[in-house]
Amino acid sequence: MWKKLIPFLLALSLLINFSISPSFAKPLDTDFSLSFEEASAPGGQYTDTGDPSTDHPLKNNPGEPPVNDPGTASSGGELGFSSEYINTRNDVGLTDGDYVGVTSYTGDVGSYPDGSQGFELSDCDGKVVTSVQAIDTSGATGTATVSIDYFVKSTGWETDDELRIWVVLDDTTEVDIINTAGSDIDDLGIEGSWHTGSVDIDLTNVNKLQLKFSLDSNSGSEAVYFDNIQITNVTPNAITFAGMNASHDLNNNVIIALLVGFSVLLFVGFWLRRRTTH
Ligand SMILES: [Ca+2]
Ligand SMILES: [Ca+2]
Ligand SMILES: [Ca+2]
Ligand SMILES: [Ca+2]
Repeated sequence: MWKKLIPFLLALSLLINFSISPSFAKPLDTDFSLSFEEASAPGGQYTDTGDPSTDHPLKNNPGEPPVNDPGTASSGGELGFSSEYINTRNDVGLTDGDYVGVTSYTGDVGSYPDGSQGFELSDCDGKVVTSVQAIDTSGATGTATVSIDYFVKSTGWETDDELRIWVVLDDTTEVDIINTAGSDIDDLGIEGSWHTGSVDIDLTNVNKLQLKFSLDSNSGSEAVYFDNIQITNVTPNAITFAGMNASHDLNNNVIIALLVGFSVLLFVGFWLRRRTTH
């Protein structure tokens, strides 16, 4: 009896191993961040040398606050970012020199929630959109949390000023974290302190995730600061293996423990049966 059991247990353990290892859908197990600490913050203003009547990517200018950075995410550092100007007002845009880009200025914010630098958008005379480096989430399941801290300077805003922070999935689906379009920022009670905006994103069938933020405004007293961007995995909520869907709160370790426990029970059961029949 005992000898007959060994091949059965061996086959069971092989089956379990083959079921788990190769076909687990991989949860997003890496956290990403952007705190604007890696790029330089030389101070002063950024001046766009492009044509403010047309939409265009903004270029970094030597000695001015950077508006783009390649980042070092591939070696475990910060995500990169890039900025573009959108002509929404037929105005001068950033050609008149504006406090835009990476900054260590604390006159408005007091301090930064993470490190000593952040990113400022101000007096865009049109819209500036900053796009954080996209993350490849193909094959990832579970829920990612995207969060960002923002500080809206306390001043007199108008209805045509617009702050937006949003996540773009697969270059198509847009999920807002904050969008003041249609409201007057003055009425939202968000001025003069740091706020954390965040959204949970179900990564099932999402191959690309990208955070963007923008400001459309037209006054030097209107400024928004950004910092402490984090994209983290909360809990895998769907584990797929061997054509079986195990959802809800089970994680990989729990399932492995259950399978091992089941094997042990089987073994003990067969062993006891062998003892009682002899
Ligand atoms: Ca920072
Ligand atoms: Ca301007
Ligand atoms: Ca106000
Ligand atoms: Ca305004």
